[in-house]
Amino acid sequence: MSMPGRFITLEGVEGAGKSTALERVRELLEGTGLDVVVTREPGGTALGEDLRTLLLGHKHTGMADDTELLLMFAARAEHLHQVIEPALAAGRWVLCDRFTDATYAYQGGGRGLARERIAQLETWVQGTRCPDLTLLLDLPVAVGLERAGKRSAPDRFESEQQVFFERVRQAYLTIARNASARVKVIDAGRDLGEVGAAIAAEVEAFLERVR
Ligand code: Z5A
Repeated sequence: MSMPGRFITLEGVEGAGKSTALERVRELLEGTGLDVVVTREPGGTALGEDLRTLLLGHKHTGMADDTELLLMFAARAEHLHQVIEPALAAGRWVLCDRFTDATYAYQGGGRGLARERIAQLETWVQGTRCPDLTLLLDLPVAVGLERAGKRSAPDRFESEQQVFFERVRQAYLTIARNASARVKVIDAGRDLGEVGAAIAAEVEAFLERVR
């Protein structure tokens, strides 16, 4: 018996291990025979990836916070129209690396933009569409920055100070407290095996709920 498509997102502060987690979730879903579309934000479409380059690159380092917010939602509008909504309508599962919770965390918590302003754009661009399940990979900012620092050159967000990421983390945890049915917090400070097991438990519980 076929199930309708579902929308799952992954969130977390810098170096939380989203890339690894994303692959784990994909394997779990595909292992049960589901048709999974893996995508990311900002990005996921040709236009969205171009906007990502503008947002993450250092060409426009001093862009206004409002500009950053609007570009995030411009990329999201395109992503919803071109990828997310058609996939869900076709009964496919969408697994997305970051979505609107990241806007509340980075542009809201990090940059300090008003929650109401973000909520207006959310309603405009998404209507009632929101993820069915969100896995929030949480860990102390210093640990995440230490892990992320071992990778490539920092992008425009990664160049921020630790206090910025502390605000981002707290904003994410506030979202999780206010939407506990949807957002499951994974302690990502543990070793990869333990994090993977916690992710598997949440995904399996979700599959049980929706079947
Ligand atoms: N952004 C925004 O501001 N507003 C929005 O609305 C949206 C996004 C949608 C790009 O996101 C930026 O966009 C992001 C927020 C902003 N900026 N930042 N920062 P992104 O998701 O593409 O960028 P990212 O956060 O840098 O994600 P990432 O590069 O994919 O990082 P990650 O997935 O969390 O980390 P990782 O590569 O999986 O792991 C980091 C390292 O740690 C790596 O070497 C792993 O092998 C290692 N690792 C992972 N897990 C473990 C454990 N458990 N133990 C030990 N080591 C580990």
